Amino acid sequence: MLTLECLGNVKSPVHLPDYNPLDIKAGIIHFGVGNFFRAHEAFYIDKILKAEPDWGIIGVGLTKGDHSSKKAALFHAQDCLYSLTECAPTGDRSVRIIAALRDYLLAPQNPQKVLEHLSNPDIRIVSMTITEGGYNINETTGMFDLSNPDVQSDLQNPENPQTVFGYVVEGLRRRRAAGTKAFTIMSCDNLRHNGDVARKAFLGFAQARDPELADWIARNVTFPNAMVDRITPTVTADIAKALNAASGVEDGLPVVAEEFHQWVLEDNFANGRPDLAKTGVQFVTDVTDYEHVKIRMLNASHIMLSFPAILLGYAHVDQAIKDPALKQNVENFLTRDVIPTLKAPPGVNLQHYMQSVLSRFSNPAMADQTLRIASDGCAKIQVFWTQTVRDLLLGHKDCSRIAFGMAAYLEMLRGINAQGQTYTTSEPAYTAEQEALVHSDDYAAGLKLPAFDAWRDLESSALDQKVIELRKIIRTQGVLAALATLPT
Ligand code: CS2
Repeated sequence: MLTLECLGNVKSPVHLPDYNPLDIKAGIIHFGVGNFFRAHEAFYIDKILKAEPDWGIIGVGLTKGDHSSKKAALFHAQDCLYSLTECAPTGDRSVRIIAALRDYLLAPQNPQKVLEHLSNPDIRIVSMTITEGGYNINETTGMFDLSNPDVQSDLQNPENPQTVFGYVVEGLRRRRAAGTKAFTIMSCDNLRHNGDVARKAFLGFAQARDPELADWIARNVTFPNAMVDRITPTVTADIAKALNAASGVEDGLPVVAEEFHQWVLEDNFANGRPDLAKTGVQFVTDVTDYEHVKIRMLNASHIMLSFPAILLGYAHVDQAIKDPALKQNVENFLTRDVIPTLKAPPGVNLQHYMQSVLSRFSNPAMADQTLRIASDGCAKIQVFWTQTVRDLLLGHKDCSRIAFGMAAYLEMLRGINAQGQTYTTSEPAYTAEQEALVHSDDYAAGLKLPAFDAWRDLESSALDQKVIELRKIIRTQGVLAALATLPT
């Protein structure tokens, strides 16, 4: 078992922390301790702790249930240590033990302890990875959704919160009352202007709770925008076993990620920050162009590849990108539909960026899952494709590739592949009635899903028609036949 006491038994070439974890004090609270956070923010923070031991992290999980309790128990048993395996495209791997996480709290088990930490003056940054759909913004109104029952409950019982909004705003209320400086709220989700979205969400909640408090938050909390990037697959029990066998570390919570990592961050911190530039973080005054490139190229083509790949029976991204028809489609999508309306940030060549994305997708060492990419497709389509769809519609451009992506998404949601095998997709945003729409015999019914709401103010009947046509071809003749109808 990986514990502080047994750290000395970990053998080279596994890298150990270059600091004593017992010397670390927490300066950050992070909500949503998923694999991506553990391979990204925690990995960067791990590199500065030797020089700046005040920036350790307390992780907070918000979800209830067995899986969450098991994860919390494992973190505690391992003193919050875990191994990170980094995979180069060449097949080389390197393993390091990350000790940046100094405590893990499952909020429903101890809400008061989370609030105590949030009011502690040592905590100067509150970061989060709560997924693209987790900010509770109604895509149609663009506003924080106050009708959400959990939000309502937090507004009624502010001292016993359930949502990240309830926790953070109550923590800020306590800081204000105690005369403690506020903290920075740092989103690390794949959203365009994730800081602005976080600002809208937290201020939306605070406004409904107490307008004066909302005012104080608006003046004292900053919300830097960030572009975050590192492909981090799901770790199944079998993958965990293989990772541990290769590393020789007995880790109940191993993480695997690609070697590539990038973090572009606006330097807008209310209460100090570690010297992350030393670890490779790029500080810029405006992150817009970087995030557009990342989201509209990498994330957008990830789903453009994975939806049809699942239908074809490809479980892994590297297998899917080896299929010539799927690869060609992603290349055509990027070069014809996306790149023409994208602005390259300084020093970035979009053709090279595309080649690097394709090569990262081809990395066989990680076996990244197509079903992982396709999960929560509703939120991902809205975030990753909307700008491209709008540009195509406004420019009266050919919409057939994006229509193919939408048709593949709807067909993929039906849960059966070309070999007749079934699989389970994860769409937390949909009600049972919405799910039923994709199973209807009417090919048009699925177009009513909220995934497609963000361009309904534009004339899109030709696009809808194309989706219907391509769904029919996919259903009756298969994905490859549908791809063959697209312009070459
Ligand atoms: C993926 C991302 O789930 C997805 O949609 O595209 O998780 C992707 O792997 C990361 O954004 C890479 O930085």
